[in-house]
Amino acid sequence: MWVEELRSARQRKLIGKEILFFPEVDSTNRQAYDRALGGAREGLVLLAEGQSRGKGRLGRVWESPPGVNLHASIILRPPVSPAVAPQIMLLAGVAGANALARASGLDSRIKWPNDIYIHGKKVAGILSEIKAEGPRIQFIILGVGVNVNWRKEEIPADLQEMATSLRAEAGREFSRALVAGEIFEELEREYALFLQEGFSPRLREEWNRLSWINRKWATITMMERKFEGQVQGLDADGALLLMDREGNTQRFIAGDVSLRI
Ligand code: BT5
Repeated sequence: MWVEELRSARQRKLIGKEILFFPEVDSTNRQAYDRALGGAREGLVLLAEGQSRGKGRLGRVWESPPGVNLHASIILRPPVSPAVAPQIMLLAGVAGANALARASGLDSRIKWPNDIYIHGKKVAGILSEIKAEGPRIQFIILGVGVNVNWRKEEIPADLQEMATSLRAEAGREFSRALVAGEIFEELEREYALFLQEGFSPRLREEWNRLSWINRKWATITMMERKFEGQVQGLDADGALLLMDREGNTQRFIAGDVSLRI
């Protein structure tokens, strides 16, 4: 089974050293959160063949049929302040985009803050949930959903325009063990560097290189307010910069972005 292949590839690593596998679960993020509250160790991964209540951000739904895609949640316990949680989100995007590029050979880009796009469509989403008490993060759950072997014609009508899969773009099937292995490996590498260096110039440049939205005109929605401008990329702290027509620049650490065609 593919999970066994993945387990043996990860046995000497941090992320995925222990993998809990569920044929079906409500949401790997919900399960991971409960286990993290119960003391589960850093690096624990929860994987499910199918989710009945897959979660997106802000109460949205993650739709994905059983058996073809990847649904994974990873528990991290970075010894840092909650203020840097958005930077960990950014490193997860870099790791995810690089991992999907390595696994598929396809040009994989980040759409701020948490989507991975191939050829202009969403192939993966990342949902991070954080528990913090006082000055320290207790844990972060990184939930990763990747459309791996979803057939183009089986993507539901409401997602056809904006969603894709590795298979739909490459015209071949992929090993989920391999795709997950690349994601965990890239994440482990970026995470180790982050713990040493923080949000480094290298990470910022890497994010900007992978960004699908830099220099494009976009609308950013944050707490029901809309801001329009040209995306200037990340600043030294990891905030996204948007310059409006008057040349004023605003910084965003959270929100949603849509592009103006
Ligand atoms: C995300 O939210 O993109 C984060 C998705 C995280 C899913 C993983 S699966 C494993 C783990 N366990 C969970 O329960 N969740 C995580 P957001 O940016 O809010 O995007 C959600 C939106 O993307 C939806 O409102 C749809 O428009 C669209 N969408 C839903 N399912 C999709 C899919 N399979 N592929 C592409 N887009 C999708």
